[in-house]
Amino acid sequence: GTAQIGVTGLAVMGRNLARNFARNGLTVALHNRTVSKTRALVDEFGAEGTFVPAESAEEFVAALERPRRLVIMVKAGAATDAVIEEFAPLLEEGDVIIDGGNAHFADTRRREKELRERGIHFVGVGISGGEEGALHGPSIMPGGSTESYASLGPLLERIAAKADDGTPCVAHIGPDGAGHFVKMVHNGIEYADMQLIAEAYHLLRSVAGYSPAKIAETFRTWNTGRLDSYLIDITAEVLAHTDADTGKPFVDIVADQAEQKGTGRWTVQIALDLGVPVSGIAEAVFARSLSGHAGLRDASQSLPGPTAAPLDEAEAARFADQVEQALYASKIVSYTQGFHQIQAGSEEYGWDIDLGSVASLWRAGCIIRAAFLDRIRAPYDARRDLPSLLSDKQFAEDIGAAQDDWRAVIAAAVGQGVPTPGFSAALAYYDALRARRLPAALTQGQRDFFGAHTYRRTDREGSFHTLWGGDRSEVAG
Ligand code: 2AM
Repeated sequence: GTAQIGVTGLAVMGRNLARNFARNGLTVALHNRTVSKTRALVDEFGAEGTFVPAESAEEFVAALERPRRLVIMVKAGAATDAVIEEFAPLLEEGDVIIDGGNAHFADTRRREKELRERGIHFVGVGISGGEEGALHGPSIMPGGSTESYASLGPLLERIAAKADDGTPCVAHIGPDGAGHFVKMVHNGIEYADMQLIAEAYHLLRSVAGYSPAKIAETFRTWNTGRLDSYLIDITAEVLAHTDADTGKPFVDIVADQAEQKGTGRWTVQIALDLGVPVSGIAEAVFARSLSGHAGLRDASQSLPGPTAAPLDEAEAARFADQVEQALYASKIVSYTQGFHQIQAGSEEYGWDIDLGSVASLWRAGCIIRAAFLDRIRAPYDARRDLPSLLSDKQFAEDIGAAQDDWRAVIAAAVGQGVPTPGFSAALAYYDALRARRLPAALTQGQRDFFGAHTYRRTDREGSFHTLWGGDRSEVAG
């Protein structure tokens, strides 16, 4: 075979990825269960590069140079397993199967192990950036063996997004499921970012009394500063858009029930298993879930609450500045939580993930791309075992400078009855970390009282139990 890489599964993501490889000078074998899609790709985009269309699995495998590199772009779950089982028997030792779908990292770990035992490399790759990213340069998070990355990495570097300094947004994340795990947390952070932006919008609308157009303008200003990011940019676009049918702001004619595909939910489920407090991501997932409960919301319309007192123009402008501070501080917290989860996953599964490198490859191509990622990279590059982003001096200073406004914004939200679960959870996390003593001591006392669960003391080693039902003397636990 002559093709350096093959793509099977030519729905929009697969098609765009194949075109991206071809546009970057690679010979690309093409395959799809329904042959007409393969033909359509070649008919429409054949002039973009060198494609080798294949109508059968055997033909596809034969088109690939060895070691074969075969990218599967089908739906996560059973379809991925079915396609792996179709191709694995046709492959030889040292060949590489790449899963570019949104697989759960636990599935990737299972598949990698099974295929490794058959002499085949399996690389789970997280790909972020949507359809446009797949075509023009996504952020790419490959897992799998170091050996497979040596063969695959140079090809991925060609198609990856490039950061401002020219670095390709791809790096070997770690063994087996590490890539899909990091992609999962990326999506969790994306949920949190979106929720925080949504809360900022809600506050500017309800408390400052701004129109969507005015809020778009505000976001555009923010986007020239430290919040500079793709999500802020598209938020301004969405808010400035007018519905052609009604002439109303687009945001006012869209049903306010958010949907989700599930990677945010996975992030939270896994965080619960790992014991990592990702409260910002959890609130974002729950906020989408709550919005979708139409019946519950209908039934709650007559519940009492405060009515907003309008601000004058100067007060509104001052409030908007405070919201920017609250958004930035909350964003620092959600990245702190997300990176903590990656660190915990890395420890649990022995991946040895370089967090600075993760921040680096999120700088371009992906949905959470932002100037901010460069600021996260620096402290991790300086100190690979940094315990937390909040232990970085610069972030600590930033959050310290923002905290008065952050608190004022949440106080206003509470006073005026505007829900800000993301801002509030972030501040609660911050204050809990700061606290010298937490009421967890009381929780331990309660647990010891009703369940003899024992407790440790601040002044002595060991575990203890108080005889709550007896003379309340203390015994060794
Ligand atoms: P299709 O065009 O034949 O439906 C997204 O669904 C992509 O995954 C499509 O290219 C689709 O092929 C492919 N796909 C989905 N399930 C599949 C399966 N079980 N086997 C092979 N390809 C599958």
